[in-house]
Amino acid sequence: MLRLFVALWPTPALRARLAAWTREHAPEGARPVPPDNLHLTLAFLGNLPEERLGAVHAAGAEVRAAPVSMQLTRIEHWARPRLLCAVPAIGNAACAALMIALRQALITHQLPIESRPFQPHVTLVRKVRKPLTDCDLCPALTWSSDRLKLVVSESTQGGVRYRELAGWPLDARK
Ligand code: 2AM
Repeated sequence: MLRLFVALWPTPALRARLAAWTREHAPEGARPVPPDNLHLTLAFLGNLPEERLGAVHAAGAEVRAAPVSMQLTRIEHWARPRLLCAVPAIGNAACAALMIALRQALITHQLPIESRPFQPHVTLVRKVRKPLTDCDLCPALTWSSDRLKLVVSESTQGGVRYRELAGWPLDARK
């Protein structure tokens, strides 16, 4: 089985900014996400048998959506999953359109998608136990992406590793 998700990956410059924020603010005892693992998930497919990979590739290649640009404006503490996340300003139309186009393509290929409401976020720190107050990210960080990634999550001795299986350019005119 493969644990799959489709996500946007930050540019190296944005990744460095997010990693710097995390280094400075991660509470003691919590677990910062390694910089190379920072991403924004658009669709979580969960564990799928390898035979379904062909359908996932077909779905991804069918997505017609424009590149996305959004502002990460806030840091939120999600108490139950014990995460610190960077979140975009609400109502980013391009991100919502991309998420809908992707999920529609996955559904067309009878692929499972997470039924929880979509809450775009970048997990920065896990296992945050103390209560923390949400705060603004100053200055806001711009996230621009012109590519979707299909990624498999693998458990290794050194922790979780994300391996890219495919990439699809974002271009609404395709
Ligand atoms: P998280 O960062 O909020 O944990 C790889 O695990 C990616 O898939 C992460 O972005 C993770 O979100 C997301 N993910 C893991 N389990 C999920 C689930 N059950 N529903 C939605 N997204 C999930």
